[in-house]
Amino acid sequence: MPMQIPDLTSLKSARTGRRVAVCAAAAVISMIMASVAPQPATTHAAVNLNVHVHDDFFHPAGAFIVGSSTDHSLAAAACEVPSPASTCDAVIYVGDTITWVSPAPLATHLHTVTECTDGSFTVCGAGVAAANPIDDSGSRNPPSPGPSGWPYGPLTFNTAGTYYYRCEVHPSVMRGRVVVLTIPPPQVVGGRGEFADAATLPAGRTSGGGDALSPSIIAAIAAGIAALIALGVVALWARDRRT
Ligand SMILES: [Cu+2]
Repeated sequence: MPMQIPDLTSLKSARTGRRVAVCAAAAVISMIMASVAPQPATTHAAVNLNVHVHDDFFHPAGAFIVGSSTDHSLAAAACEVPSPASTCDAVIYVGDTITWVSPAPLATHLHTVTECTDGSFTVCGAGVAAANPIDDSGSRNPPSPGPSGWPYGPLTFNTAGTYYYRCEVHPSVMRGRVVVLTIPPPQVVGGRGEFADAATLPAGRTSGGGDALSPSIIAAIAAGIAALIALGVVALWARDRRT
C-alpha cells in the first residue's frame, strides 16, 4: 500500500486561515471596546455648597445633622477647635461656589467669614491672600436672611487648593477650610442633607440612589459578551476546518 503523504500546502493554508480569523476577531473586539468605553468627563456642572455658621463653628451642610443637642455637640467637638477635623472642611470642585448661611436657630452671636493666608490661621483679614476668594464678610448678625446678616456669597472658587478662613469675633476656635478639587465628581451623590440644601443639587444629579449600573460596568459587560461571541465563532470555524 503506498504511503500517504500529507498535503503540506493545505496544512499551511489552514494555519494561516486560523491566524487571520483570530486577528480579525481581536480587531473586532478592540473596535467594540473602543466604541463602548466611557470617555472621561471633561466638564462639571457647577454647584453650590452651603457652609453653616454656628455658635461658634463652621461646617458644610450635611456633615452633621444639627437639630438635636447630641448632634450639635458632636459638630462642636469636631469643628469648634483650633484645627477643625476634616469632616468640617467644605470640599468642592473647581468652578463651584460656597455660600455661608446661618438659618435660625444656628447662631445668636455676631460672626465673620474672613480669609487667612494659611493653616496657622494667624494672618487674616480682607485681601491678605491674593488667591483666596473669601475676602471678608464683615460682622454679620443672625438670623439669615437679615438686613446685616447672612448669607455671605455665593463665592466662586476657580483654582484648586485649600483656602483658610476664620471668624474675627472668635478667632481661636472658629476656623474653617475650603478644599477645592480638580477632578469632576461622580454624577450620583449621597443622601446627606440638612435643611433645604439639597435644593442646590445641579440638574441631572440626584440625591440618594446609587443602584444604577455605571457606564463603565455596562461597557465591560458588552465587551465581554462580544469577546465570547467572537471566540465561539473562531472555535466553530477551527473545528470545521479539522473535519
Ligand atoms: Cu464667630
